[in-house]
Amino acid sequence: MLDIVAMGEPLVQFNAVTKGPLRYVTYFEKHSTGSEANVCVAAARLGLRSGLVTKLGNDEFGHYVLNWLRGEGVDVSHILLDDEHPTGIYFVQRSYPIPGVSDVAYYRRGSAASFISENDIDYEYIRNARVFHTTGITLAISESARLAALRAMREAKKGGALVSFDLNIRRKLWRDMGEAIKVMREALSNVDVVFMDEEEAAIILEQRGIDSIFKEAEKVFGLNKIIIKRGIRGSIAKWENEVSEVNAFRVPVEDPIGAGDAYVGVFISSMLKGMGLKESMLRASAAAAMVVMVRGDEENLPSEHDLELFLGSVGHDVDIR
Ligand code: KDG
Repeated sequence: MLDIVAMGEPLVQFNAVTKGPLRYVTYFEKHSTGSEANVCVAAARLGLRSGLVTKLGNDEFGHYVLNWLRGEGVDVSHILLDDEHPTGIYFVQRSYPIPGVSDVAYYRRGSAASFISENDIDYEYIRNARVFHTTGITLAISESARLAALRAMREAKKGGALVSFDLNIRRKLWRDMGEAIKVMREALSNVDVVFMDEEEAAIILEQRGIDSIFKEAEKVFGLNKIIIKRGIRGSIAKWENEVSEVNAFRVPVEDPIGAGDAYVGVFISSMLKGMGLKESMLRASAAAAMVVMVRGDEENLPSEHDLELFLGSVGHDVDIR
């Protein structure tokens, strides 16, 4: 039995070595990324057993991602290779036009992962996990991936796994927000733990203000495990009857992409290790800070040892920029 099984598209990231508009960037650095893959690596770094369900192109980038995930200790036994379609890639533009903010240019339409379908999935593998995790990205990349992910969520629940879901709205992947709202709301009825930011809550739940978000999520979807990620303002969560808030660690930002996944991966892993809500949030927040200090989503995901060192050396609330 695995601790976390996630489903979603790994992507090769080409991160601009220099800041500014991509048309002027000459050098790019290659990284293995993708929201759900990031969560798997975060868990594996902390010593948990994680596995990814996906499809990669049977191409150079597909083999790069496969080797990377295997090397990180993620179970890759349920990653399929597709001879017909390529591995998805994207480019990251950094600190332009807004300092400290990154933008992405996807080249993923028609990728191998977008061709995953219900028939490709071993639902037994998913039912047997302690946690099943996916995100709104998987629901957005294609109709077949969406159906497969929605079914995976139902099967996971049937098997007794905790279903974790990050709304992760990527505007570039949705035809229109009306469709996103409909699909996300369908997904939420099978979710146990949900991660979102306030903008996503405003779109999907049509609520602003933390209390209203908590109330609406519980009233409409029966959700009582809700984590709201607030970027530099930290995070606030409701876990059954407990509500907790932590600040973010202020660190020098190289590239903020991947912070949310670091948070999710370390939060779930910490809860699975039996830690309390506040401690799990603090550790998640620390991991998110560590990840934004470098380019790439996974390189700085911490081991237990390094997380302890970070927490011990960087005072909470201390701005070290
Ligand atoms: O959360 C980070 C991810 O967004 C990044 O790795 C790329 O998975 C990705 C996506 O679909 O945007």
